[in-house]
Amino acid sequence: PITFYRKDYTAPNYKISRTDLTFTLNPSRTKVASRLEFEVWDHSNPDNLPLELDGEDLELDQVLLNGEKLDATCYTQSHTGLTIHNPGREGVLEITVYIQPDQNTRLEGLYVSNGNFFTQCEAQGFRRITYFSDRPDVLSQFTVTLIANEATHPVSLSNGNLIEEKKLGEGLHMTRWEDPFPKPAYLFALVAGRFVCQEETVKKGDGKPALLQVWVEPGNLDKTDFAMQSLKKSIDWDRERFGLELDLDRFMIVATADFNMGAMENKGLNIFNTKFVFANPELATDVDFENVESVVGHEYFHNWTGNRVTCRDWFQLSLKEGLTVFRDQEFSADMMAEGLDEVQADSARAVKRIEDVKVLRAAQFPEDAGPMAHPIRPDSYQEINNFYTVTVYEKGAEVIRMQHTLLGEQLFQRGMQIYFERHDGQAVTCEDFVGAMETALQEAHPELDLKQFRHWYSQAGTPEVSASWTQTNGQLVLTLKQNCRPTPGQAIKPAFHIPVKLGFVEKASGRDVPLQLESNTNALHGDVLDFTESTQTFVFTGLDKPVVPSLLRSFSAPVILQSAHTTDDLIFLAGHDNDPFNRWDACQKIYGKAILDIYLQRGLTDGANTQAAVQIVENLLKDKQLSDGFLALALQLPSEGTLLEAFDGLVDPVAMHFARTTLRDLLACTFGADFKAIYDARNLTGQPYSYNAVAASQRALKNVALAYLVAAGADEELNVAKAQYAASNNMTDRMAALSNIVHNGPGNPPELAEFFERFNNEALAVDKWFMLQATVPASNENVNTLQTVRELLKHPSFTLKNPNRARSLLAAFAMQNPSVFHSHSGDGYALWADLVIELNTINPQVAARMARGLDRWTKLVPALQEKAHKQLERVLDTDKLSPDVREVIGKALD
Ligand code: BAL
Ligand code: ZN
Repeated sequence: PITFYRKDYTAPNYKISRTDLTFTLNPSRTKVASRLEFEVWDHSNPDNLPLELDGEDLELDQVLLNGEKLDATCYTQSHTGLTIHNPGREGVLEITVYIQPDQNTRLEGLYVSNGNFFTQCEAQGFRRITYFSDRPDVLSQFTVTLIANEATHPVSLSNGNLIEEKKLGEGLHMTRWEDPFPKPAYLFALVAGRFVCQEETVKKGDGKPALLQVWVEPGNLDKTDFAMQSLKKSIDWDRERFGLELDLDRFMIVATADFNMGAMENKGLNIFNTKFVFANPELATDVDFENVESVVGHEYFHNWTGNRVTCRDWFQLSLKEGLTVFRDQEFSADMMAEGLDEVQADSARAVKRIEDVKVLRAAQFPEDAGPMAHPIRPDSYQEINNFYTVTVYEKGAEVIRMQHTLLGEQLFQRGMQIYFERHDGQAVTCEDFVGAMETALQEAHPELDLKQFRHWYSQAGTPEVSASWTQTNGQLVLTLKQNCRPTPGQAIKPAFHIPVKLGFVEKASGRDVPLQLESNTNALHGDVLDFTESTQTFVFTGLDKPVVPSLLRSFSAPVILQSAHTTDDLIFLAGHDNDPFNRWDACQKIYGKAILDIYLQRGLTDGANTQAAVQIVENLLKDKQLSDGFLALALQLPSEGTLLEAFDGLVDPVAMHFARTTLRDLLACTFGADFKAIYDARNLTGQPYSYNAVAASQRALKNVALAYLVAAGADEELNVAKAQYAASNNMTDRMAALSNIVHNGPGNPPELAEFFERFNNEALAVDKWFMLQATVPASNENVNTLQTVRELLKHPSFTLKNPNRARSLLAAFAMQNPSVFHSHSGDGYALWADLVIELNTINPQVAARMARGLDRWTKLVPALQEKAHKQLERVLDTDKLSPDVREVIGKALD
């Protein structure tokens, strides 16, 4: 395999200042004619540098240079591109190629979905459309002409403004689009087919109108209201919070059922997976609504952070993704807090923060500890598609968040302003972003810098921070130590600059006491401590009464904190910490300790930590001040993935599942009456559904209570779920009920058949139906989930060609169902390997995602390791293994 290195970056030989593309669209043979105006990148370049264009799976028809047809001696064609020898210092190149969109099952480049044309060009899909300098630092102004059959493809769209539209005769029609902004090829898009749209005209900040459109296939318009509302909210929010205005006259969203990613931020023409556009109460859960709002926001926010300022090379991906995830997280938090009083708003923002940290711990921490660990700005890759990771995205967002924490909102916004002043219209690096933030910081504090902070960009791995303290004579001496375990290629790492947000909670009053450092006072900024050495001691004064330190408030850095808190301290913080995140985290720590005890003691539940967990839940249930959203999260146990990762040793995921189930059942039995009371108080059967943060929190808490009820009970409680299923008027309650029935009850309940019958024309609901069955855990003795998955693979509605459907079975059982996937027989691994191998030939990008299922195989107990190893080897030995899958499996076996 070829490895690409960040250090090898060189500027291209030529710019392509203008690009004119003409597509004659035909599903089996599309003609793509391009006209490229090029000139040397740098006028000091020597003459006669080759013009190197990328291209894959293209049928070359002809090449013209300055109007003259080139014979084959003037260029070199290979399976990765076309090199023009001696193109001159500037000129016009015209290339005609043919492609086969209906054969494109990879869904990269131009492809056909349900008869309609779509594109996906990030990261390197454009080279599958025509020969081009397909790298993000080549920005070009595009004009696009689309010629299509008027009957079958009446709507044709591309980036920018529609400048011409006409019939051509012979049943063809033409549209011409001009994008006023230069852009790299990865932001190119076209869509053509049968579509309908919801549209609205809004006023931009300067009073000028902008046309907003959400395009879907006919029959789906009733699912677009929420996406349109989300788009309008996103536009307003970016103006109000970041001072960033919509720069286009027309902004379109188009939904497709066949899409590798969640969505794509093509300039002015966002293409979305239907999963992140379609939302109505009948079909979307509250979580789906939340995701639609967040992804619509995310893609819109890219218009500035990604499109106006883009990446110099793909190693800089986190420049746009980390920053844009940070922005979408803040957007969602602001939306959740909208209209609430200060206390409720704090709680709502904390709920969002907890949700984000849960994802980080469950998915990113394992990645950072496994064979694919990489810094948020990777140094190398074999296949860039494999680096659209939770590290680049979510840890990337944490790195931006830490800068926000260190600078504060005002200076951070000043940094953003400097970033755009310096780099608007450019393709830049992560260093350019940090440089802008550092300038903003130094405008206010010339003595500070972000020098050491930059290690977060270059070092992989999750730092482990241990904290201990003693309080005597009015002083509290806090000692912090940090360590980051080796990751591939990085054995030893210098200390990180870790912002530790903290407070001291007085035991007697539950109030925070003022923070006062005795020496080294410039290490404290407000309530944020700069922790910069491998071991560092801080002496706080003025602490006459006993306090409990609350550390890493709001999860101020993506680290694993091992604190010297006693069980009593944690129970105290769970009830009294003034930081809601840390209240939740104290609950999680206790639950985690209790589950690990049960795991290690093979099911015994009489330990002190188990009693503490019971105490925590009792306290939570008594506390009438807690919001429903917070309580719903605080009552839930850590996920199996988080528990497996937190255990320092080789693990048996099946045993861990049973340990977690044991604690869940114990809590369910102990507090059955309380859960029933919570359930009854929030069971608003028959009331109209509306999606809003408060109503969604009520449903979330009700459904957490339902899960405990069903866990504790026998038929009577299962009947509560069955009654909820029968009465529900929305997908949230329907899915919660059905998942309890399917995951806990007898196999093949009638509700499962009813669900399929009701929704079999709604692909996203059918995905849910598959997913539910693939996630039945090992603790349900009525069901053999692996057998079910094998049967479902033959179901007429199943196909590996649709990424959502493939994920609904394969990702569900291999990544969301540890107790079945890691079954001691090894059959889970064998089935996983079969499917990765099959998917490899259809869609390498999706196959490589699924191949990540055994990333952490070396953390398994020896008997499982042996079985996992065998299947990894089997995948690696497969004929025609794609570079995508090869990189993932190769690194796992390294
Ligand atoms: N740029 C790929 C999809 C996304 O992150 O928005
Ligand atoms: Zn993004």
